Amino acid sequence: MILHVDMDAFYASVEQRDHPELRGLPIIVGGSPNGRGVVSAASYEARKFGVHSAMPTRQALKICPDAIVVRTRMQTYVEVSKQIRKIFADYTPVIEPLSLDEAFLDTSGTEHLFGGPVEIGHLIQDRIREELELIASVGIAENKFLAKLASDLEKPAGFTFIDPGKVIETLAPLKVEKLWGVGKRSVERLAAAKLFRCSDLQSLTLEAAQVLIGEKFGSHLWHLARGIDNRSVNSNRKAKSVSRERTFRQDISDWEYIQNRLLELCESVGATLRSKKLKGRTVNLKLRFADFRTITRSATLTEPISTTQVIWETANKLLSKEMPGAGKAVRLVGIGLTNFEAAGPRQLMLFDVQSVNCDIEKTGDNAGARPGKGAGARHDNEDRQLGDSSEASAEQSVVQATRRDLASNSASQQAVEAAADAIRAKFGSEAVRRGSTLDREQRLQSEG
Ligand code: TTP
Ligand code: MG
Ligand code: MG
Repeated sequence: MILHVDMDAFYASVEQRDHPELRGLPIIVGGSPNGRGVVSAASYEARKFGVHSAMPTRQALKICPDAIVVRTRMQTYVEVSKQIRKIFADYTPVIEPLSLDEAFLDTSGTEHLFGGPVEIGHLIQDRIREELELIASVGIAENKFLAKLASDLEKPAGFTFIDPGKVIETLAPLKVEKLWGVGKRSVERLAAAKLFRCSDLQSLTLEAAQVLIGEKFGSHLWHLARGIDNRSVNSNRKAKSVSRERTFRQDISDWEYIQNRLLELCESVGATLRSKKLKGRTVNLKLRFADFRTITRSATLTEPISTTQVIWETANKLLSKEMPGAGKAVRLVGIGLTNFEAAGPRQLMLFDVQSVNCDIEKTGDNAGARPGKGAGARHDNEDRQLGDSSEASAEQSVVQATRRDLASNSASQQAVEAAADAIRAKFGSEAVRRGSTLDREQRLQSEG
């Protein structure tokens, strides 16, 4: 059997645990209401008012004026996450973390040692409550999709076991948005086909579902509505991307300022990649404009990289292409690397363009994406694909220029970055900053 364990109001609960004066109160963990801050997590007391993750903090305070806004303490959540995973590891080695606060556990090989999957679920829930003073919800079922659905059914402090003989009847009354891959836009599409609940999908043949909503999506949903999901728990799952983004307090049309922020983000992404011994081949730039239009631009290189300089050169070329005429203000800039390969001792400087892709970001629905809620507020998200880089396009010149530039920066650059990483490891990520951003910053300040 598969267990899915997910912490209740994770960041908010950790804050309430560590600050007893916040217990029982509506609290919001996230960004400041004065800027463009968004809610990362809301305590259940705040959720009663309709506050939820990814909502602008300012809006959250309108509907819940008494809420107390608390800053995120990522380091602490990472620590707690490790403690939770340590408890899991006492019951099975097959663990697939999905995010800091949740994981799949395959208990098939160890159930006999502990009296069965339900017993294991209770043991884990009890230990998290007693040892960490936090509440988890547990779902148990025959596959990942059902286990994740189950852990969500009776939150908070839920414990749901889906009997393999009762899958169809358990799913029947549930709304289609409970199915993995169904977002707002798909709900509309399904409603147009008169498909509102899983029972509506269950009553169709596979072929009829495919005719109604498309071959791939139809098949995907038809199987899920019957509880069929053959994915196995993958304990070696690696992050799919490392990315950082920054939302500005005001819309910015000063491109030099944006470039500086982008460089800092590249630095941070590069440092994370190197610390995890990861290398990626695709650099993804994300820009959100004042009118909320969001674009991603990607470039894929033939060799996987992790050097800040290379990420930055590529990102900057992509950015330069977007530098628009006057008046186009930006509210968010982000950079990420995807397309990972194990960082082996490969030859580094053989850059060539494989493909470059320009794509308006598909917001909202993402059929066939991994299960999970929207990650809108996650500024430290290592698990998010920014776009799809499958087709070559007219943007080739961008990366060819990058390649030329890259020829001039070699081993010495990497040595400098390795030294900076060592300083960061010792004194924290803020310890080193680039001279070039500081220079520019000072110039901008003296100018303005
Ligand atoms: P979730 O498990 O989705 O939410 P939650 O634990 O706060 O609440 P629930 O009881 O419904 O499980 O996410 C875990 C943490 O991830 C959450 O506490 C904060 C963070 N997060 C964000 O930063 N931004 C987001 O948009 C979401 C959904 C979560
Ligand atoms: Mg949770
Ligand atoms: Mg979660």
